[in-house]
Amino acid sequence: MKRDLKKFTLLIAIAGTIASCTPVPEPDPVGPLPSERQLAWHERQYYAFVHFNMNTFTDMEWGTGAESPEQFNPTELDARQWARVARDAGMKGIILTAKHHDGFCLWPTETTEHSVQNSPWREGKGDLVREVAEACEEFGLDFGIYLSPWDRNNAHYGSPEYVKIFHRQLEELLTGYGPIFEVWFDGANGGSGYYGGANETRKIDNRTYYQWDTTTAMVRKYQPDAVIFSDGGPDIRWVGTEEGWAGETNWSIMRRDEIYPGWERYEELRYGHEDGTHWLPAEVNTSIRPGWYYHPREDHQVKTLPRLLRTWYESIGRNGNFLLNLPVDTRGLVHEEDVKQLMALKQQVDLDFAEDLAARASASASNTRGGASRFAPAKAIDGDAGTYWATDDGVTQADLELDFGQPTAINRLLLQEFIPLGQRVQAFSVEAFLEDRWQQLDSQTTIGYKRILQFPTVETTALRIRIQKSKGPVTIRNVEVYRAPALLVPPRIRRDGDGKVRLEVPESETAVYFTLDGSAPDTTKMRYRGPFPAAGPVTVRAIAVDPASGDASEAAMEVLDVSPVAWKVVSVSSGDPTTTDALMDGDPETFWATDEEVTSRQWITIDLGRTLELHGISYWPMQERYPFGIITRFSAEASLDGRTWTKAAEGEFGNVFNNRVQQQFRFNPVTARYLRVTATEVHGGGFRASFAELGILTRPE
Ligand code: FUL
Repeated sequence: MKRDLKKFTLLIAIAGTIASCTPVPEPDPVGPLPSERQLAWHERQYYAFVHFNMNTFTDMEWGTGAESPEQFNPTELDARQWARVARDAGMKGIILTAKHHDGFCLWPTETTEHSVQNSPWREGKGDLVREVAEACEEFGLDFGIYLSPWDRNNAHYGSPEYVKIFHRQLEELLTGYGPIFEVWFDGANGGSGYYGGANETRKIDNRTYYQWDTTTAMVRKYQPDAVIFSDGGPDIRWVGTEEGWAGETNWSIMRRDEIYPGWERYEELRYGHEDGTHWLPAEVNTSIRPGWYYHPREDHQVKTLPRLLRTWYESIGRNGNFLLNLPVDTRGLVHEEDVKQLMALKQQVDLDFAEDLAARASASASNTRGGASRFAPAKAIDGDAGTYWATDDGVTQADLELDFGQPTAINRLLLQEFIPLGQRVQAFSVEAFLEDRWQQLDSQTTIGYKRILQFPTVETTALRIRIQKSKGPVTIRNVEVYRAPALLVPPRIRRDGDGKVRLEVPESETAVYFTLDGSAPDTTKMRYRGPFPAAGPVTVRAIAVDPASGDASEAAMEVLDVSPVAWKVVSVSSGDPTTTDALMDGDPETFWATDEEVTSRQWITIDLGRTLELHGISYWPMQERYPFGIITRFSAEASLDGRTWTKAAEGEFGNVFNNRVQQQFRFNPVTARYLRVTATEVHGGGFRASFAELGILTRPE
C-alpha cells in the first residue's frame, strides 16, 4: 500500500514535469485567414496613386477615347521627382495609371497604336511605365499598376477580341517591368465611348466579360507576390467611397463570392462582413485634390493638413491602407502645392507618434493563455510583430492593463491584433484611471490589423483595454500609447451673413488669439471665445496656440471690408431674387446664379445701405467641382440715388477660372450708395453669371 502511494506520487510528479515542458499551444485560428501576400500588403499602409495620362492634357476626368496620341506631351517629366516625393512623404510605393478608361497606354504596347509610341513625348521612344518602375526601384519603393478594363478607344471593346487585347496588355505589364506589388482593376464602366469611331454605348457584363479567372491566374503566374485590387478583390477590396475613410467597424473579411467589380451594394465595402468567408481587407483611395487628374483650376484646392490628417486616421487608423492620389501636372511633375501638403502630413504624423509611452509601462492581464510567458501581456508592448498576448480557449472577454507608474498625459491608443490567426475582436472599450476610478474613454467594435483611437488628452497612471466580445481567444500583437501635440494650423477667419467674425480651428484643445489692428497676435492679445461682430473695414490676424506647450501656428490674416449686413439686393437681371443672401454670407461654398437660359448680359444691383467711397470690388467665383457662370470681365456702375448711374470701372478677373480664389479689382474712388455689377464676359461663353461672394473695397490701397 505504501509502495503504491509512492508510485502514484512519482507518476504525478512525472506528469507535472511533462506538462510544464510541453509549450502551451497557440490558439486555433479563427478563419478566414490572410495569405502571405495579403499580410505583406497590410504592412505597406501608405502609398501613392498617380493619375497621369491623356486626361492630364485634355483637362478631363474621363476621356472619351477619341483623343489623339499627339496630345500627350509633358514638358518636364521626371518620374524620379515623383518617387523622391513619395519616399520623403513616408509612402511605400506608387501605383501608376498605365491605361485609364480612354485607352491611352503609357507604355509602347504591341496591342494598339493608341500609346506613347505615337506621341511627341520623347519622340515616340518613351516608356513611362518603365521610367516609373525604375524610379521606384531607385528610391526603394514598390511599384504597382492600374489597368482600366473599360477602354473607350478600342474598336473591339465589347467583343471577345478586346478581352484578348486586355489580357495581352496585362501580360506585357506583368512581364516587362520587374516586380509588381499590386494590380488595380477599376469597377467603373459608363458604357459610352469612341470605340474606334463607332461613338456608341456598349454594355458588358462586369461579372463575366473580362474573364476574371483568367486575369487572376495570369497575375498569379507572373507576379505571385502581387495583390489584386477590385471591388471584390480577390485580395484587396475597394472601401466603397472615394472620400477617404473606412467604417469605424471594419472587418478585413467579406462574403467575397457576392461581390464583383461594379457591385451595387458597394456601401457594405466600408464595413466588411462580420461573417465573411474570405480575407479581403480595405484600401482607402482618395485624391489630394478634388479630381483624380490634374486641373489647373484646382491648384488652390489641394487638401490641407487637417483634412489629410483626418483621412490618415480614418484609413490607417481604421484597419485600412491609405492610397493617396497625386495628380501629376502637365509638366509631368508633382505640383509644388501638393508636395507642401504631403510633407506637412508626414511631419505631423511623425509628431503624433514620436514616443511610444506604452514602452515605459508594465502590462498585466485578467487572463494569460496557460499562464505561459510566451502569451504574456508584456508581449503586446515588446515591439515584436511575431509575439502577442493571448487568452485561454473559451476566454473571449479579457482586460489588458498598462501601468505607467506615474501620471502620464495621453491622447492616442494604437492596437493591433495578431492577424495571421484571424480577425477576432467584435467589441472593446478603453478606460483611464482618473480620480481613483476607471473612467471610459471610448467604446468601439473592430480592431484588425491596426486601429488607432484619438481622445482628448487625459493624465492618467493607467490604461485598461477591455475586450468585451471576440470570436475566439484574444490575440493582441501590439499596443502603443501616445501623447500627440495639438494640431496647429492657422485659424480660418470668416465673417458670416450675420456680420459676426468666426475664427475656426480643427482642434478643440487649441486656444485662438487675435488682433483687429493689424498687429501680430500672441497670447497677450485677445483670446477668441466665440463669434464677434465686426462692421469693418478691419484687418483680422489670428493664431492657434497649444496651451500645453505654448507652441503657436503661423498667423492667418484676412482683411474684412464693410460688412454687408445692411445691404439689400434691389434688382437682378434674372434668377431667384430671394436667395441672393448666398453671395454675401461670407461663405464661398454657397453661391447665387442667374437663370440658365439667358440671352443678354446679366447684372445685379445692390443698395449698400449708406453712402460709401468705393475703391474697388471683390468677387469670389463659385467653388463647385464643375463650376459655371464664372465672370471673367465685368463692368461696375455707381449711383447715389439708384436712378442716375456712372460707370466706375470695366475690368477683368484674369485666370479666375483656373485660380478660383477671391479676386479684387481696384478703380478710381467713386461715392456711391448703390452698386451695379454686370457680367460682360463669362468663362466658357454664354451669359449665365454666378457669384459665390460679391464685396466692396472701401479702403485705399
Ligand atoms: C474610378 C475611376 O472612374 C476614376 O477615374 C479614378 O480612376 C478612380 C480611382 O476610380 O472608379
